This record gives sequence, structure tokens and C-alpha cells, in this order.
Amino acid sequence: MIPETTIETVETILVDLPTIRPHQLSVATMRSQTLALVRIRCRDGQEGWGEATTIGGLQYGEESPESVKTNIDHHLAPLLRGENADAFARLLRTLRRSARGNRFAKCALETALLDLRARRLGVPLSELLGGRVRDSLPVAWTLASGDTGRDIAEAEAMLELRRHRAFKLKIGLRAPEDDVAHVLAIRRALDGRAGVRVDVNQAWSEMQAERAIAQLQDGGVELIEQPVPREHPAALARLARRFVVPIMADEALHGPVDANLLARLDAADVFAVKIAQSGGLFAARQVADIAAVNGLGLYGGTMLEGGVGTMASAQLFSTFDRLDWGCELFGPLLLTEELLTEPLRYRDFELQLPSGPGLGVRPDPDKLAALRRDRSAPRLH
Ligand code: MUC
Ligand code: MG
Repeated sequence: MIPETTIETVETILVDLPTIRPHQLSVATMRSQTLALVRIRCRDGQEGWGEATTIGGLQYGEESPESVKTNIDHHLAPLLRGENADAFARLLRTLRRSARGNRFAKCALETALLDLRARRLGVPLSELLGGRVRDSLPVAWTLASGDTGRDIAEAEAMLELRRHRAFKLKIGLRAPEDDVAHVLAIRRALDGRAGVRVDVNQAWSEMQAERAIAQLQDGGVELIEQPVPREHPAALARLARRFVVPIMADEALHGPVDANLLARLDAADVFAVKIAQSGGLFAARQVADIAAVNGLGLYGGTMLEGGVGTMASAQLFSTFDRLDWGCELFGPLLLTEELLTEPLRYRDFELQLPSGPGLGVRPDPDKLAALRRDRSAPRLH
């Protein structure tokens, strides 16, 4: 007899959503975000959801929403269909062994398998990842309008709403001296009321970084994220040694092997842990463990996911023994459309985790039907 927990369908659905304002990074200006949502459904109708997002198509990493969909549809879904979803660890091993790379696609599938398994067990997904030590996460906001005055006004509004009191500034597009002036103006405007950090997204050479970080450090900036290209871990290490202000690795961390290398090189003071960039939730856990055993700080990163990917990340970050720098799981707040049946809860500067089983969130079938890229597709049942 075929078990009711047999996987019948694996679907990947692309959804394009406008952002609330242009989001300017050194590598891309985003005016919309594309979610690659994955739904795994079993014979008995039970389903699990996952999500992958990239930034600026192929401008940030090697995968795109379209590559995630194509590679799941053609190569990864056939490895899962007909298999028993309860054996999720074996299925994850099959995915790892049968396909190279494709960290984002694998993360979306892993999330859906874990959501499914946790739902069947009636526990939050965090229970499968070691268990929660916190029910809410301090959450930073990214100021990236490209305009100093507008960024200050945005930060003031967030403080007033009690939604964020740590601000990450995206820099690296303009000349370093212009960026430094922009950052320090915002830092001064928020003095004593909020923390200011910068993310350079690999834009600087080591020499540019040396000069600019010295000024940012003197100006009271609290954290410097990925100032130099991911290919130059030795340069990152020299900067980490030279400055007191903590240096955080982001793009340099494509999973546990990179984490191990960076730790051995003393290349960073803090790791930004991202579930998809790490290759999945368990791989991201390993990245966090490597940080912890080496006494490095931890930060919960984002790829500007929608509600499903944001909650998958939050479920993992809730299990970290320490989360020294909080997280930046604000992705859904950057989008104009709410896709979940119930929006995520942001309160008192923190993202609240739901207590329900699995991810604790679900896309709304009607909203999904209206917003999916292939609108002619049959409505999900
Ligand atoms: C990154 O590089 O950290 C996170 C926040 C944001 O605005 O962009 C991302 C990616
Ligand atoms: Mg970053």
C-alpha cells in the first residue's frame, strides 16, 4: 500500500512583487522582488512550503528565481516525487549528493520538507533545528533610498513606530568619500537613539576600505559588512585585524566550508548567517556553530525574502545560543503586497515568532492566484 505521506507534487511558483521604494545596493537597484515559492504536497493533502529569493536577478549571486524554478522542476523535484516525506533527512541527503551547487533551490526544498515534517509532528519548525531559546528577534532596517534626507526621515518614522532601532546603510555605489559623508550625516542625526551599520556589498578595494573604515570607525559606525570582494578573504582578515570596529562577513560565506576557512584565517569578527546562501537551514546551522566555537559574533541575515523565507530564517535564528547583532528579517516590509494569510508580527523592535506547527505561516491561496507570474495556472487546492 502506498503511504499517505508519499510526496505527490512539488511545485515552484514565481511571484513578482513591487518594493515600497527603490532599494539601492552597490550591485543593483531593486524595484521589485521575485519570490520562488515551493509547495510540496503529499497524498493525504498535507503540504509544506519553502521559498528562495535572490537579489537583482544574477547581480548578487549565481542563482536566479528562474534557475531555482527550472532546476527544481527538471532535476530536483523528480528526486522527491513518490518518496516518503517522513524520511526527510534521507531526502535531504539525496538532494545534497545528486546535485552540485544550487544552494537557494535546495534551501527552498529543505524548508518545505521541514515545514511538512514539523506540521505532522505538531511542533514549530525550530524544534527540528535544536529548539527555541527566544520567541522574538531584534530586527534591523536597511536604509537604501540613495538619498540622505529621505533615509533620515525613514529612520525617524521607524523609531516612532517602534519597529527598528538598528539601521544598516547600503553603500559602495558612490565614491567612498561621498558614502562616508552620507553615513556620518545619518549617524549624527540618530545619535544616541539608534545604531548605524554599513553594508558595502564587496564594492571596495582593500585600500579604499582602509581609508573609509578608519573614518566610519571614528564617526561611531558600529559594524562594517563585507567591505571587499568575497574572493579576498585575506584582505578581509587584514581589515579585521587592523580595526576595532567589527568586520562582518556576508557574501564571503557560502556555507560551512567558507565559514571554516574564514574562521581559520581570523577573517571576520561577525558572521551574517543566511539560510539560502549557506545552502539550507542545516548548513546555516553549521555556519553558526563554527562562529560560536570560534568566539565570533552572530547576525541573522536576509536575502530580502517574503513571509515564508523570512519565517524559515527566523525559525533557525530563534535556536542560536547567542544572536549578538540581532537580525535583519524585514523582507516582507519592503514589499507592497502581503502574500500570507496573516502578516508577520513586528512589535517593539522585534519580529515575533508564531507558536503554531511548522513555519507557522501560510501563503493565502487567493492572493497567490492573483499575484503569481503564470496567472493562467489552475488555482491551488
Ligand atoms: C545583504 O547583502 O545583506 C540584506 C538587507 C538588504 O537590504 O540587502 C540584503 C543583502
Ligand atoms: Mg550583506
